[in-house]
Amino acid sequence: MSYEDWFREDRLPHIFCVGCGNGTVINCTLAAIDQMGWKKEETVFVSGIDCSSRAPGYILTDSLHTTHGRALAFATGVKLANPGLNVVVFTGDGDLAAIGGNHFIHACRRNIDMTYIIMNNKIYGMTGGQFSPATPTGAKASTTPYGNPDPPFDIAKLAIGAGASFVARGTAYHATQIDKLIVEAIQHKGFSVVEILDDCPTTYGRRNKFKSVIEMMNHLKEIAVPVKAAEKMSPEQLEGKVLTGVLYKAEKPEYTTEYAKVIERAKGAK
Ligand SMILES: Cc1ncc(C[n+]2csc(CCOP(=O)(O)OP(=O)(O)O)c2C)c(N)n1
Ligand code: SF4
Ligand SMILES: [Mg+2]
Repeated sequence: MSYEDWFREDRLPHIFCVGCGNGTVINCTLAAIDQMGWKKEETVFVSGIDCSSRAPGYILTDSLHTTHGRALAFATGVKLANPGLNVVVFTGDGDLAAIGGNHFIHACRRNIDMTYIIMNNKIYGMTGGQFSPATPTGAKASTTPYGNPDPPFDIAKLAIGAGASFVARGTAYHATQIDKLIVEAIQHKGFSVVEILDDCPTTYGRRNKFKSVIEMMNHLKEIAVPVKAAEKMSPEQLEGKVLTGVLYKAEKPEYTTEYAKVIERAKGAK
């Protein structure tokens, strides 16, 4: 099989704007699951609502395109009903960190075995460029035309703090790296989070003086510093940079396994 066997070619043309990083993320995810040798009938993709969440519609497996911010609730139901399934969830920064913020922290805390792929373009792309909890301070959005006064979440740190057992970060520029990170995330037993710094030239780039998609991509290239390289850098050198690679990895009890034990105990108590 090739990753192209996972792609619904009949759904073309896709909805993404020219230069949107979402295509790269989908491509890398499919390459990763193809490397895993997964079977389509054992794999489910889940998403909420946003540009990023359109991803499962282009993938040839069972999928749930659910409600805004609620993908993890549906995915938790899928995984608990059949722990043997491979579950991958796609989300955007707004879907995850605004309306879906509670689902996110509790999924991290539970450490349920699934992979959560975040397309963080720092804006509500689908609905016309409103600011999100990941929009940098001072950045312009349709709802902050004079600059965003709020500090943004560091989504990867939020995931670590909430208990996720695997957290990685890459960018849509570094396709080879995110391909590897997604493989590692999928192989991890537990809730694995891959934050991908993505570009939205249409609603973020234009407002924030990026003259072209290439400029946005170059920006992602420039700010990314692999964790190993960062160890040798001073705080001054790291100013304005973002760490990439595997940021956190730990063995923790996995939720469906623990839940099965509770069921067994309940049966024994009868
Ligand atoms: C309950 C509910 N509230 C609001 C919306 C409108 N809505 C759809 S997508 C979206 C935000 C999308 O932003 P993000 O998750 O960052 O995804 P992107 O489009 O940037 O990939 C919003 C507010 C909705 N569909 N449902
Ligand atoms: S609006 Fe932004 S996130 Fe949505 S498809 Fe266009 S470039 Fe991509
Ligand atoms: Mg977004």
